[in-house]
Amino acid sequence: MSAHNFYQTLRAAFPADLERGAVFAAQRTYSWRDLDETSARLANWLGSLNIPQGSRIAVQVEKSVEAMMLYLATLRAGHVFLPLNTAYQSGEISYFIENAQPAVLVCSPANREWVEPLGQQAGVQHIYTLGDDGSGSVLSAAAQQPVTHSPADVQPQDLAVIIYTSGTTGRSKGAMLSHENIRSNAQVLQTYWGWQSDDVLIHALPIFHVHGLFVAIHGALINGSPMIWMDKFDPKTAIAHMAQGTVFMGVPTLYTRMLAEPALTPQSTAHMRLFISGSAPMLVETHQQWRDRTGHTILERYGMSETVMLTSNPFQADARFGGRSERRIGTVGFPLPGVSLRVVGDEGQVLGTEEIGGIQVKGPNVFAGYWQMPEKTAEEFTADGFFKTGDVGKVDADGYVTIVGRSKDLIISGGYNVYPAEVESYLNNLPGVAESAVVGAPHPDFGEVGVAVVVPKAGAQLDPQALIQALKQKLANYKVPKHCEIATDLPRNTMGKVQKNLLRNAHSQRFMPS
Ligand code: MLC
Ligand code: AMP
Repeated sequence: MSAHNFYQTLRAAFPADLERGAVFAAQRTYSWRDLDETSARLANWLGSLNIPQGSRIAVQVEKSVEAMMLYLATLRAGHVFLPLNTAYQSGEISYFIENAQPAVLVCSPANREWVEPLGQQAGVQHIYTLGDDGSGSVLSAAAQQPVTHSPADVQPQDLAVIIYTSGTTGRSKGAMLSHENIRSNAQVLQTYWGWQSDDVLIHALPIFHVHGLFVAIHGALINGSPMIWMDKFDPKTAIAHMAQGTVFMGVPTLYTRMLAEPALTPQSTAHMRLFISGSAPMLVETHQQWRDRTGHTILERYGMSETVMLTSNPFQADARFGGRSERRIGTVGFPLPGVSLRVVGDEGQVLGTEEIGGIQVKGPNVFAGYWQMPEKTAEEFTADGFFKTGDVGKVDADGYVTIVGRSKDLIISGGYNVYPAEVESYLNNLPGVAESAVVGAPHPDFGEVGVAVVVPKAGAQLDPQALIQALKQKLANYKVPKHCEIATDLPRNTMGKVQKNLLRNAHSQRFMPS
């Protein structure tokens, strides 16, 4: 048994009465006992595979409570959870498996046909399936296992999770997060957001990224709070759940979709205590519309895969956290307790109030580095141990942090990160393509989406729709540009660099209502 195993921290918060409902899913209710016993069975099943502690358990499955329990089981067993977006296509999955060398690969039964050969090619020993309807070989393999399990002995710095994030250059990098990284952040947020004994979280996000997996699930479990579970977000259902829920977490797209529902009123949200947004910038007008329609001010916070949560607007005035109560719209609030945040200029000098520069951070939540990429890790940290977030921002006189842009060439679409360089490299490999540029354009639903400008090789005839279809075969759907156009050349400056700002300007109104 280990005091450092994060599962132990979560388990200690379970209510004394284990028969109470822990997760209210559409099909059934899971009690706290179910969570404990099923994750014990799954941890024992992992134990029966005789793989060394710290093995990677790669999981690409549809959202389900069982998938969450597999995550808890991985923590219990002292292995490393590696969640993969269900939108990833075979080329992307191959890369992750080759890179991470998991001992176990779990996919949805529907994808087994194409995922299993990829796993076999990469030498994965154990390949299983898990469906979102309780089907699949994982649960049947675990069914006969004991319902008790002592969490594996781990050290605070031992890895708990690897989250792959794309980069501006090259392939995705696996951000390594330890038990201590995730525990420290979950504990801080529990106090900072004033979690209460009667809170009920409406869980509407996917669970293969930081927001849904850590901020939401850890937030509820570490407080012993039940969750109303949505396998897939739907605005009408989410609003209906607000009669029982108290806390909602979403990316801005979820909020704009709910704003389009007449059912969103002060009455339908009266039972709610807290609405939290993050993963992408929320427009000031979305904040204002939400306040007008519901009377609630959304609390915006900022984080990333490498660091979990970094800053947050206040929940309420609390002397421990500076005493301010204002949720300042357009800002992401204050550095969380324990997080050091500084804004740095081009020469590495630390900037003052209101000065704009690169955001750097340090704290117990900041990851240990990228999986098997020591050089990349070294590049992203300063000599004094600060992580370079790639976000550009400023801090005002009251200490509120505002993100004004990104130094990394990144599009955030519906809360998912899309790196133009990755999309361009796929586009450039398509027949007849000489070169391409992908830029972000404002979008009323997704906040931002990709637009591709493609230059054909001499004599080649390119069809924009065919290019989009070809990309859909190779890339996760959210990375595929929503518009593609053919051009004779790309605008370049005197240094020969593509002037993406000109392309951004040219497409800035493409998706916006006139
Ligand atoms: C879906 N589509 C998207 C998209 N999601 N396009 C661009 N951006 C997205 N985010 C496209 C699909 O490709 C498809 O296109 C069409 O939209 C419909 O697909 P869908 O699957 O039906 O969409 P839907 O289920 O409505 O999904 C939209 C969504 C989802 C907003 C609910 O994207 C989502 O759950 N986003 C949340 C992401 C998230 O959790 N991020 C946290 C990262 S952690 P076509 O052409 O095939 O029809 C992080 C750190 C932090 O950033 O601070 O939190
Ligand atoms: P990811 O790598 O998917 O974890 O995405 C992290 C990135 O999302 C950050 O580096 C920011 O660019 C962005 N992000 C997260 N929260 C916010 C926010 N509230 N406002 C603006 N950008 C955000």
